[in-house]
Amino acid sequence: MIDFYYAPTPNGWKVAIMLEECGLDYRTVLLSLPTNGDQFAESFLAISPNARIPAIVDHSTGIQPVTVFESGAILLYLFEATGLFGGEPSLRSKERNEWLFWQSANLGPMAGQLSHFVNYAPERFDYALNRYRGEYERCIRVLETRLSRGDYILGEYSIADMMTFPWIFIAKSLGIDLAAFPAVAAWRTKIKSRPAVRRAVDLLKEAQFTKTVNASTHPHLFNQTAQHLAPRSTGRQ
Ligand SMILES: N[C@@H](CCC(=O)N[C@@H](CS)C(=O)NCC(=O)O)C(=O)O
Repeated sequence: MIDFYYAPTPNGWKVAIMLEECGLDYRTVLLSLPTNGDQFAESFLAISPNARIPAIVDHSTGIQPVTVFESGAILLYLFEATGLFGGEPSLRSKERNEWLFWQSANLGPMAGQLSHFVNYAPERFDYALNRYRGEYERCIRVLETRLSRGDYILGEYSIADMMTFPWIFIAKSLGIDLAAFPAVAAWRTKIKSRPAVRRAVDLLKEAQFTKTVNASTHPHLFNQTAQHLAPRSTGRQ
């Protein structure tokens, strides 16, 4: 059994997709990030020291429970545990790593910051909006170039697609029209129609943050500092 620390967000969906695709036995632990600050609870920081979902605890190894944080590390762990969805068998593992790191260091952070300035910022900041929209579009162009060589990032459907899909799935809500990126648009449609992906993006959908997100309704998403990680400083213990 795997405990899956989750909230219905793009980063949470990446791991939900893999768990659903592999048919693994898992128990979802919903964290209330914006209102309770569950991410800062001492018990959760012991699993995920960066105070972010997703994270897992694997109780099925027969030895000590194994904790894993960071979506890319979790997807690699599950691929190594199952042998499933690693990409075309002939590819070198460095390619798998390149695309997982690319998502973690580029597409995810840029889309995440764009989402903050589109959905949460208390006022409109044109400089930040232009900066992150430009970077997000630049990343989509990188993906477009890759996908114009084949149907999936690693030749066949893999953890690299699962890692990347959620931040493209929400492109429209970030103000980006994928019409200019036909290979990405076709790939998005194909992945979205997979039954496991549909189950994953619907997982605890009712707990999604509402549209009106601000520092008083969702205090734990704003103005985070090092203080938030001080032992027992905040969050539900
Ligand atoms: N690089 C991390 C990003 C994780 C992340 O940013 N998770 C968000 C939800 S989408 C979170 O836990 N936010 C809590 C907060 O901002 O306090 C990963 O890929 O796992």
